Amino acid sequence: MIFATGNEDKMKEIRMIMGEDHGKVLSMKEAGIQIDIEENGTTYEENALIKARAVAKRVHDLVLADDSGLEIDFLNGEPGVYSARYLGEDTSYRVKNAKLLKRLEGVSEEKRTARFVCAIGAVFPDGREVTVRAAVEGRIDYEEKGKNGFGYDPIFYVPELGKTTAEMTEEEKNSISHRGKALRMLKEELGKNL
Ligand code: ITT
Repeated sequence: MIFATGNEDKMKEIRMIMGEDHGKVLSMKEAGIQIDIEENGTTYEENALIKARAVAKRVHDLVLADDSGLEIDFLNGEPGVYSARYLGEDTSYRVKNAKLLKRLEGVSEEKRTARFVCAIGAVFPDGREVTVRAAVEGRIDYEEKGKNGFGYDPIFYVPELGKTTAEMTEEEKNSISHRGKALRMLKEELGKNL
């Protein structure tokens, strides 16, 4: 199967989460597919399927894609499906995270609730499609903490573990994350559908 993502950090997590099945998963790069996909959907599921379909047109394998984002309740769900494009696709996460912290300045702990959401879309060679969605609840911390992970991880605090997702080991993050949960759900679905 091919995972339709150009994000190497996601791909690393996906390989770990897929465990023993990971040998069967190729990234787009490994499959020799280089395309720019316009993610013009309005939901995570739509965007995941847009990415998976774009690659599925070119191969005869099962194609998966992940669309994910950070939803901050105080900001009415921003950046949400626009998480990668927030403040511009090429803007560093130092700047994006600093801006979000600034927008939450003075906001109390109980109002800083947020979640990471992940939808995974699967397109089968015969055209069938499946989507799953999962989330991890947390809150936006008061400052960046931790060096692991990527993107918004340094500001996303998970109360159950008492740390940000950037302070977690890969195993810890994958065991609670939106991506870990969604991929485990998808593996079950694939078991039923293959
Ligand atoms: P592909 O579309 O090629 O898969 P992308 O980075 O553009 O890569 P998305 O469109 O799904 O992926 O954007 C998701 C963004 O949400 C991602 O770039 C991060 O900024 C953020 N994000 C998603 N999951 C995250 C995680 O586990 N930790 C930190 N940030 C995350």
